[in-house]
Amino acid sequence: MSDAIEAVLDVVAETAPDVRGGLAGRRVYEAGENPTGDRQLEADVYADELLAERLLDLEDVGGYASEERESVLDDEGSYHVAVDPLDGSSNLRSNNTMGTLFGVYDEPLPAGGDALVASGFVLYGPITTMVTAREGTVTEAVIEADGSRRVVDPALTLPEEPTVYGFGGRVPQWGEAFSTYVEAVESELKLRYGGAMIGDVNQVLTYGGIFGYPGLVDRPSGKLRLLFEGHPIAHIVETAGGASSNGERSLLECTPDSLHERTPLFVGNDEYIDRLEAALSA
Ligand code: FDP
Repeated sequence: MSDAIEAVLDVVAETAPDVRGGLAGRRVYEAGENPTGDRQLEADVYADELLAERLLDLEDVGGYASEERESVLDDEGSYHVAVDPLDGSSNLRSNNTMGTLFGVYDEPLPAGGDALVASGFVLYGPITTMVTAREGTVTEAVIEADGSRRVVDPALTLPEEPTVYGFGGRVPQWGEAFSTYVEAVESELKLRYGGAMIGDVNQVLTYGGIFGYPGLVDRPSGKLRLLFEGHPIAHIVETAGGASSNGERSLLECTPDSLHERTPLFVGNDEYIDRLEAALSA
């Protein structure tokens, strides 16, 4: 087990109480937008700055890329970290779940999913938890007030029996093939959609099912970003025994041409991902 990767996981965990503690006073929008045109909250910028500084302080971290920054911050080191500092931050105004999502790569960014060596997310729910995937194992821990991790599930796996689903984007913007697929899913599973990908995927990890943000009629690549959201969440779900897809193939088989490239994103139980790919290719 590489200490350098463990050090990255430690820094994210140790930073989580600071991010959480800083949310209450940072619910207002900044003047700026992030590189993909989303309005930034003060909390997005705050979380990004904390993580950039602390991760780049680590000896082995040679690059930091973030959804909130145009380009990579380079340093010396063999590992490169891509971070969505506050995924689902539009939930801050309504005081709902959000998270921090990250992937650790052994190649400079942007890189393919096959260069991921670890991934994880922090979920700021009623309690703060952290799910990490590395070396074939997914672990769930509670983050204590001092930033230490108390493992609550050392080998998290996706339940075999799917129960819940959640799909993003406005329904009139879904294509016909996807809409037909969703009709079938709706008759089989229960809707769970909270508007923060990490929260919604964590429902799938807990209860089984499928989460997706499809390509839209006026935006075929959808909303979510391959490097910051697609790769790490696919790595976690696939390591937990599930599957991921961009509609055609695993997100881990995809390499972005640019840092902020978007992708349709689907993760969940194999059966639902297989049926989705069949429906979209028909
Ligand atoms: P947000 O814009 O609040 O950061 O990362 C993008 C994201 O949230 C995801 O977490 C979430 O799944 C999605 O956007 C929600 O988009 P919609 O508002 O279109 O449902």
